[in-house]
Amino acid sequence: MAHWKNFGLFLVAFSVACDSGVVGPGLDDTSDERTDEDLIDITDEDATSDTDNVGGDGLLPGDSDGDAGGGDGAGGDGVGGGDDQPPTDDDPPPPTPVPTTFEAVSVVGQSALAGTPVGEVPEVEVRDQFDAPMAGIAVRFEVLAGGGTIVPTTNVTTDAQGRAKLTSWTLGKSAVPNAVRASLPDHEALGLERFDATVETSYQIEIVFLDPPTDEQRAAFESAAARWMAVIVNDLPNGVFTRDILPESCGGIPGDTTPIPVDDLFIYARVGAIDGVGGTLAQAGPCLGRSAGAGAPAVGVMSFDSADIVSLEQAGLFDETILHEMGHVIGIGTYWDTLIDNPSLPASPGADTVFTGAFAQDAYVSIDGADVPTPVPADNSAVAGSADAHWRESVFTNELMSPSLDFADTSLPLSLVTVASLSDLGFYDANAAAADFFSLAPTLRAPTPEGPRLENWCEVVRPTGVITTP
Ligand SMILES: [Ca+2]
Ligand SMILES: [Ca+2]
Ligand SMILES: [Ca+2]
Ligand SMILES: [Zn+2]
Repeated sequence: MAHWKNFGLFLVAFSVACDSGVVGPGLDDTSDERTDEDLIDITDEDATSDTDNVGGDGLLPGDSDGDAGGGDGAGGDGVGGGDDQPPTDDDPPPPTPVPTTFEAVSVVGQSALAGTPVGEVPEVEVRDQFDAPMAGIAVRFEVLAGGGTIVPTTNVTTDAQGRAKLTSWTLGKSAVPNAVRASLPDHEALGLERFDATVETSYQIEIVFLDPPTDEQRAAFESAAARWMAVIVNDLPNGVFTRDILPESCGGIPGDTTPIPVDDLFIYARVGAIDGVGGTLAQAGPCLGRSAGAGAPAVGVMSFDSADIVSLEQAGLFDETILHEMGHVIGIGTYWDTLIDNPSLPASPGADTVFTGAFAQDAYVSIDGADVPTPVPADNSAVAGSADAHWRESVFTNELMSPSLDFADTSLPLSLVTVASLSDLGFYDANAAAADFFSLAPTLRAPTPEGPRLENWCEVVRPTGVITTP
């Protein structure tokens, strides 16, 4: 089975799903036909009454007003009280059309893989007090949540059918709720339309804190989990473990035989005393796998030395180091043994240590690390706990899974090589579209910054047992 989610392949699969009618009103629907439960009617009676329509009231499906009464009371006060009489020559000229109805005409809930476009772009329709489509109305679309991107970012003007839609909406790169909203900048009283999208993944990470974290620390762990859940998208066999089989450094408790369920990955996290300032900063890795040998990580640990994290927090790098450490728990550097050639441990510093996985080799070409697939340079420092378990610092510099941390690094991109290396482990489907931009092309490569740096700062933990899987 393929363990590499190809972006193009996914698009094909998704368009098939659209064609099957699962997704809702079709984009090519040129008639006026709509699905009432997907729509919100903002009734024209309220159009002149200040801000009642502004806000979230446009979000609820199944608004019982429906469309049927769209013509009632058209015009409200002062727009021509005589609409019920047949026209005569003495009537005043017909009132100027004004927008009175603004509603979503595309699906308002859907899903896609992180970093990929949704199947049906957000589209809205504007109608006047006579229920006729209004052309030429500016519609503003904005990303409300999830960090995705939309095209265009400028206003879209309604067409002859009164409709305006985005060209594309690409979801963000974390498994968090995504949303776009639409509004009419020139008619704000008509409120907002909201479009939601969830990030598809079957991989769940659960974190249990052994020491109470600060709010910021908890948020950093949760956001790291959401990021990896967007990268790994497949389900793994559920299982059960007990704490008595874990080393104490992994959260073990002798004699504790309470069964604890594992969906995909269970992590014990602690921020506490390890060895004071300097020395060890963090230790992380899997403690239990799924079967002897190459079964996927099931239970892991992430420990941070509270004496050291102050400087990380001050440098704004605490979130990134948590993301890095969680990478070791899911298997980066910790499930590499059969994929590493020329290891530098125990005592060969400077050896040509390389990662030989085929997906990572292809990805290394795509980030301009090589002209043809070539084993990927790995940490050859021979420093215990770090060597043979990261990319090589002199090549990857600021990449997330490089072994040294420069406090001047402004970002630590999660590269396609790192994502692809997960597919090489044999048990993950990794989503290429969730990778950050990262290139080793000379003109695009980050220089090694001057200033404080932590060399080979993290120590990986290796699994010592397995969970019970049914
Ligand atoms: Ca799962
Ligand atoms: Ca320390
Ligand atoms: Ca680095
Ligand atoms: Zn590390």
